[in-house]
Amino acid sequence: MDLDAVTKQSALHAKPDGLTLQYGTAGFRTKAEHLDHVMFRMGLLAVLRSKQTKSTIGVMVTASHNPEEDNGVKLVDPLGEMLAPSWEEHATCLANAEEQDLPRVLVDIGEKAAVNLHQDAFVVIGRDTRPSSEKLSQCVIDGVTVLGGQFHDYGLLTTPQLHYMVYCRNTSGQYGKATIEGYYQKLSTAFVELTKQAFCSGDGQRTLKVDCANGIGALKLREMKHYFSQGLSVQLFNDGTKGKLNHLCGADFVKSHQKPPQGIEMKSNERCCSFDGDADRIIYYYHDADGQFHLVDGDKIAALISSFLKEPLLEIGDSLSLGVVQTAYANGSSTRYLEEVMKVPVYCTKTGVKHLHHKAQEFDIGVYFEANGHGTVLFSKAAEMKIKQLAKELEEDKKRKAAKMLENVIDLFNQATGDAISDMLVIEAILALKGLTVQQWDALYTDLPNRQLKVKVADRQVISTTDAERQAVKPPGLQEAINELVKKYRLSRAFVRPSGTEDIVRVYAEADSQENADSLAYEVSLAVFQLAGGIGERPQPGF
Ligand code: NG1
Ligand code: ZN
Repeated sequence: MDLDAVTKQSALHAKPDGLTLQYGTAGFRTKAEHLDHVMFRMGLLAVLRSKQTKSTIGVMVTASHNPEEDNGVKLVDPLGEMLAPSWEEHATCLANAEEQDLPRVLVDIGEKAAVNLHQDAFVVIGRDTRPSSEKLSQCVIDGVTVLGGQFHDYGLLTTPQLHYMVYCRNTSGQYGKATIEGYYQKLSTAFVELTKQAFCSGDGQRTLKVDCANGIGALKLREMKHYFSQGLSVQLFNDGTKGKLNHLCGADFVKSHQKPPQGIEMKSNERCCSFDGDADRIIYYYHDADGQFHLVDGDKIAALISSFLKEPLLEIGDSLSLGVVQTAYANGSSTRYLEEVMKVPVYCTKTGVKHLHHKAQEFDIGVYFEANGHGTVLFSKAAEMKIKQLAKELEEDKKRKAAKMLENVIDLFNQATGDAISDMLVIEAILALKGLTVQQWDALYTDLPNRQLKVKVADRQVISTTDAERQAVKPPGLQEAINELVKKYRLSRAFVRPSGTEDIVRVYAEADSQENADSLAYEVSLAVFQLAGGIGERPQPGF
């Protein structure tokens, strides 16, 4: 490592004094103007990680569903997964090192992680449409270059597309071609194959309205829609030509406000969906004939997909294990439906897709979704091989068809990470094949009314949790207070946890009516405010 060159370059990307940031659930996230040094240093770190794994590493510049003024960065590991936990610590150390300590911290990481510095390094970079993203991705490139790493800058990409590129490059093209064209081809071919049967029956063309959160999803979907236009016609809204990114639109807005985004015309019973700012989340919704809004969230997506998969799995007669992974935010009704009606095992992990992804890998087929619409289905290598073999070999027509169908499902799901575009195509294929309307899908079960709130505290780390974040162990007395409040309501549940992406504590409550869920969420917020060092305005009742 040319440490003199690093020091010189780093001075051009100087760290503001006293700023400390943590590599959280989704990398680093904060106001864009504070991220110059973080980007440069993540370029450095990506080179070390690439040398250590002898693989291509990804760097994505985005702050997903957060406001346009924010930005963020995360590293993508060789198989498209999130960065390994020990490297998250290195990332935090490196980002927070004062200028004069940077060379030492860099050498330290190299030693601790046993990086062979003579190894070549290759980094691929993608960015979202934020005004700050182009300049920030240049800072990443500066970091990569000063350590002698090679790179390919893909420019504008959705987050899942960057994961896909990394995965393709590290599997010598076996997973797919590491180009945007390769991504479009792979997904749309699988979609067209999968839906062939559905459209023979004369269902005609299907239309879907998509709110693109004024983000990258609009650009990519506009390019891609011609590839699958025979089977599905998508109408884009909030395509970034007028509105602001994630402002009053997008998956996060729709899910947390439980109302439609601005900028989309919804006729009754029309199927609509929203992406988030980097197109890794998707949420469906519709207005019923009485004008009432219905949200069809990540939990219902998981329910639709797992019930769809059960049939062909049974048909091929091979005992492949199927499991669903959720977080504490999953609606209680969804968990009950999956366990009691669908009879599939359900597991709960900590928030953040890396935890869900990890757990899902324990099954032959692991369905994982966060309630906010981030998720995918993972097929183990063994399951994939088995299915592909059966699709070729099986004599009986019905069985072979089932195996073929599963084969297309494997190709259609982005195996590297949750992907709004890929999930949308899977969902549309399932609805078409099953002849289901969005109302029929929604009717699988009825969500328990729920409410999510945010509380500002001086230091959110005073809260620590256990049992997949469902119980607070600190500060003392908080869990007891929550338990007492929960007892006051029917079918109720509540928990709190420090956010990994914002400087706040999140409160979640569910109960038998919206009024009770709101009231429980408010009371729990107050308990957090009082027992965990609330700052600013006290939580207020009513929404
Ligand atoms: P935090 O801020 O840690 O709650 C949020 C989402 C996560 C995940 C990350 C990354 C909720 C309640 N939390 O994390 O599920 O998606 O952002 O984007 O939706
Ligand atoms: Zn996102």
